[in-house]
Amino acid sequence: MKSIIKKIENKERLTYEEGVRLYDLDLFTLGTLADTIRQDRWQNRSFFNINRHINPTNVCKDVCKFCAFSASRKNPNQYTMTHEEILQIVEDAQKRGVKEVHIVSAHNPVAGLEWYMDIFRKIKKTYPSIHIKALTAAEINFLSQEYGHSYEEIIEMMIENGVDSMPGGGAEIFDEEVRDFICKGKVSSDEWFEIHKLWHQSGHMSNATMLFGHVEQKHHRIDHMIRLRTLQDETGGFNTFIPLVYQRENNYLNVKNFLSSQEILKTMAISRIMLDNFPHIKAYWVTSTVNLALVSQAYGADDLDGTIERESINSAAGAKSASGMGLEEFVSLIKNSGYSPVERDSLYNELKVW
Ligand code: V47
Repeated sequence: MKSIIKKIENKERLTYEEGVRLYDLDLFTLGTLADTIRQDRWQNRSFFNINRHINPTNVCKDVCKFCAFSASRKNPNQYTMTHEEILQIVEDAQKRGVKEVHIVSAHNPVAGLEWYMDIFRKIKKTYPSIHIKALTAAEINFLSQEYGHSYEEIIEMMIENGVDSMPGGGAEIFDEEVRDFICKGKVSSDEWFEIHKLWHQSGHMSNATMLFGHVEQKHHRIDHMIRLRTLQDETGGFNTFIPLVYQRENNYLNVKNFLSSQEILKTMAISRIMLDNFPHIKAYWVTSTVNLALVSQAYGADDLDGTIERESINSAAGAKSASGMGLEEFVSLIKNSGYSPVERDSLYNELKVW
């Protein structure tokens, strides 16, 4: 173990085997190692943005066992927003100072490709300064299959219609066996990577998530990180890594053992250590709880996402995020936890130190 610690202190890259062994370290040591990396890069700054999540439809042709958002036997309330409704949300959000809309939907086979694409054009035309972060690789794969377009063509449409960056959703766990068990039929791991690579090659940035704390084991998480690290070496197109803590309600996974806070913090710290080429690690307060996200700042995380305003995917599965968080509260929580709140734009340009 000493040689692994030495490697981290010397800023040397860890192998898969060494990554798996990190979980045997105690939390304090891991935290100290991850915090040193975080402090080197970002000192006491904690980034956030003023954003609005919009989830325009929950009608989905796929059945992911962990998902409580898509309309199903457990969630019979189907909805699909009209473009007018979505534009009204953006209009109201912009008045409140929102600078990014994060638009993610289910895989709705009746809405039509135009329904997906036109809304981006309408938002960009009416609110050109709003950053549109939209369409996960899972949605792009769905649109490609459903409407017979290549990934390149869908990406071209996204760019033409005003999408600025891609969110990191749909990554779940890349290990094929686990993936088959939790979300068979959805975008494969190879396809997820192909789509992000093409997006990066088009000159745009994206994020990457990892859904953990369900049926996966620790080594699957390390494998997940290493696959991301490999593409990042090639393209440099990822901004941030977001470990999403599995939420347990209203879904079909039937998980009995849940993660301890220790394990969540260890995973946060290990992400910071393993992903040496990722600029940012995001503690997504929606799935970790706000308190643990604040503690995560001392375990490698330098980003806390944002005010969000409304969130339907994780809150459907039990997260306390349905109505986001007020800006004043967000800022004061970061300050009171000993960090300097830095409002950023979606590409991590610093806008204001609060
Ligand atoms: O891909 C679904 C996850 C993701 C559950 O890019 C669940 O900045 C926990 O990707 N428990 C969508 N998670 C959210 C997402 C995201 C969130 C915040 C920021 C960014 C970003 C991206 O939510 C899905 C899936 O992995 N999810 N169900 C659940 N029960």
